Amino acid sequence: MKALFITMNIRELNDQWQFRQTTAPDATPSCMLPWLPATVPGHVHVDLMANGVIEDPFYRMHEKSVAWVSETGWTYQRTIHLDAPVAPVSYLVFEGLDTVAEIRLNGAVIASVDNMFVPHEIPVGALLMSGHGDLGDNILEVEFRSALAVGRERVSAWMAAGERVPTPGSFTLSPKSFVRKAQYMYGWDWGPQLVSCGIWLPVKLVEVPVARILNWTYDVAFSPNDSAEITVSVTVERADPDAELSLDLAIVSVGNDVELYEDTLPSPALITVPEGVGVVTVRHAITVDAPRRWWPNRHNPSGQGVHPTLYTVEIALRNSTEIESKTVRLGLRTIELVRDPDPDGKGEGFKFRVNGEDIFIKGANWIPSDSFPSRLENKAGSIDDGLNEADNRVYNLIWNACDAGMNMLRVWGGGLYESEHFYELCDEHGILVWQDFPFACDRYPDIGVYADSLREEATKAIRRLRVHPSLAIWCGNNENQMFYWEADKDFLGNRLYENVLPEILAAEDPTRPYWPGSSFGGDNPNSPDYGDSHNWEVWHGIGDWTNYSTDNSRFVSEFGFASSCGEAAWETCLASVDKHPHSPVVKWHDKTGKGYETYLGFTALHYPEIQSMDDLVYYTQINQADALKFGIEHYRRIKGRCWGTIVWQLNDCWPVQSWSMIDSEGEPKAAYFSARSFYAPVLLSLQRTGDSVQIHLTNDRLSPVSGTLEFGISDFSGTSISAHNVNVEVGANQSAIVASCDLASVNGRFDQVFVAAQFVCINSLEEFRNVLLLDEPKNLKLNDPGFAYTVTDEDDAYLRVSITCEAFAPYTWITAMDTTMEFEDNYFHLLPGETREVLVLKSDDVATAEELEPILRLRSMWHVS
Ligand code: BMA
Repeated sequence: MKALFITMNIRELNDQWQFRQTTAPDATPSCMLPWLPATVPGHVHVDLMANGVIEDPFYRMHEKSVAWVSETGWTYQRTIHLDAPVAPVSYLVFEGLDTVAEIRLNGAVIASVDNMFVPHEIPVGALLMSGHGDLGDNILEVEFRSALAVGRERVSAWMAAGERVPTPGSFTLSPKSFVRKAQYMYGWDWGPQLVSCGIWLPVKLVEVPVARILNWTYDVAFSPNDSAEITVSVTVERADPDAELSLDLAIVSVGNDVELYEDTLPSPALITVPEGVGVVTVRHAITVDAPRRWWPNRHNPSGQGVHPTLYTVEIALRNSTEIESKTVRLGLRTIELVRDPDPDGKGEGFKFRVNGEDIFIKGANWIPSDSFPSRLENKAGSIDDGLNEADNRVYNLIWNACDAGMNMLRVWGGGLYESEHFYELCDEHGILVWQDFPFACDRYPDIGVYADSLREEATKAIRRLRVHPSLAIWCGNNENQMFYWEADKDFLGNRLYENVLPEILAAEDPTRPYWPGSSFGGDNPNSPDYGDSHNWEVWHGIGDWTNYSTDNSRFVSEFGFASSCGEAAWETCLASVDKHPHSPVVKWHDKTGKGYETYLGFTALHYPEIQSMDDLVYYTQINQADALKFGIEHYRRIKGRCWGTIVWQLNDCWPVQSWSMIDSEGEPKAAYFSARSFYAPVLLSLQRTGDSVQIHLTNDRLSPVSGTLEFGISDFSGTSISAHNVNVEVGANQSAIVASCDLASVNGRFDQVFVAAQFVCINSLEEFRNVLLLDEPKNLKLNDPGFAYTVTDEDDAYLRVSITCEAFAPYTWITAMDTTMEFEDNYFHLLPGETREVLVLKSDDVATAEELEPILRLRSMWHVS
């Protein structure tokens, strides 16, 4: 959303800040630091790094040595120089402060804040007009207290107050849940503990001489006569109660980021803003003929690759002149969470219906992409404005999600309400958003000031986010009911999810689905029969991913397998002495809490023993890819009972071994490449049942698909043992067994053969393939694949690698020695004699075929180290 302000005066206050230490905890270095230059938006750890006071906490085990920073108080300061008094209605706007802080202007306290998720607007007209430094220099200070220390104090005060406290000995309250701050910063099973503070979002001085637009929203009602009525509501704040105000409202274009459509647009409207003091909401209905609907990624009936349609609207507030104008975008769609009871009364469905069509959700969980979220939020606005590195990170991840065939990201409750940029990108790419309110895996104080703080936080967050067509569902929290509800239905926190949030949503966003927690539904919040569920029995329990086949959940909103980050991410955090899979630093960058040997043991169930860093990356990533492939193929086959899979997790916040599909350097793991097939709109999957292999087609398209299915068994040198060719069809939005492959001809040589299948869709000529191994990869009796390859120059951006092999090369992994390159595809099974073409993005280091050829490296499961 772009905002252009004309008579409103906005002064950015993001430069000229300095900071210093204001308290000295026991563990602090001996001297208090002097004033040092600071970056706003920012976090204190990043400022300390920039000033050479601490080393990068991501590097090696420095997380430990910087622990004192989180226990310390820090003050930020700058001068605001004024040449003239400000308008009487003026605000100091802090879009985000992390977290517990006192704000002083010329020494006087003007606000005390303690919620990271809330933007603060502090009226300063009177102060900057008449008092203190007015014409000249005004000193603005933000003094942060240690969130850890504050949390501990609050737990004690809560216990002393005696209301809603745990019975002695039953559990302890955690300081983190007493501060409204992103919970992952306290450390998670994929993230370091870096409880930073700082002015994490922009600061500005806003003068409102006449009026301003506070917020806007819209409702859409579709008519059977192929039109839609969009009711736009704009809330205006007047500074001057007598000002005659009007709003111009116009749809100015319709299209997506690739194409604008030539539709006839409704005439612009000029609406008088009713007079009255203070805040007033104006509503106006616009009728759009032949409305173009917003569709999730790959569900657009007008074409799989067509990006969702957005309508661009200009809203201008004016009196005799234009005061403020906004260019915003909206999407026309309906969304329902459908929960039909099962006919046998033993369960209830859980599925999303968009524009009247049931959508199988294919997604991943999203965590904040940096331990210091200010490094992500420091952005220009729209991607058209020129990307900085941070923008690139969010953009690339959402592009990756889209490219992998995903249609939903779940913004997980231990993180944030994400940036505008994030939701805009989801709108543009058709990525539905499941938005948790930021509570995770804990008990939370849920009365008094804590409930009030959430009321303010949620109201502001809902008003900001409800305009995004991608936003599909609000969810109360992550895993709090799952942990505590069964034992105590009035567990600490539940009043927030059962009372406070539903009340606010009823007022602010009544039509969007709300779900009290993830997981939730039925008497057991993690029941497979009701609602969504998190399958952690496999990773956190049994450890062998073949056990996903026993899960018949309705909607799996978390499950996953951990793996190593890629080499480029390791390079950012390891010294050369650390480069061994069992070194203390490599182990430090595994927070899964499994026990390192258990984690590697999970991989060893299927793949050879890990002996080098290269093995660590290769085998753990393949294990994760196969785990997700196995699980998702299963869940998609039981489509009709199950209506969604959301993988844990898409991204990382630092270099780590975690469940992510894309590491902190943005490098896709093997699982990402695998997702292109297991999340394809048509899934061809092979399921071994005793002496045969069932071949399934799962069709997520809204029309039937038919075509030719070829399948058969070959040995590793390519000799065919059986081959079949049949015509098959599967109905719209359905899954079915379309053929079966008898394994009798294998004669028990399961370690020497594979099953391959290919479906060619008759209408689109798309190909969908799959390969099934009949023994554990570590047991296969493979031969030297006899790789051969050529590299050619493709165009300005890409090189082309053409690879072939003589013998079966499962999990073919392409890398370049001593540098990281972006390969269009990777970790694929190369069949005997097959040739695969892979594009490679040119880099600064490697830009020609001659440069790539000598350093290209191919590895497969047959491996001589
Ligand atoms: C669930 C998530 C996260 C966690 C993940 C892996 O509990 O909600 O809290 O990181 O599983 O353990």
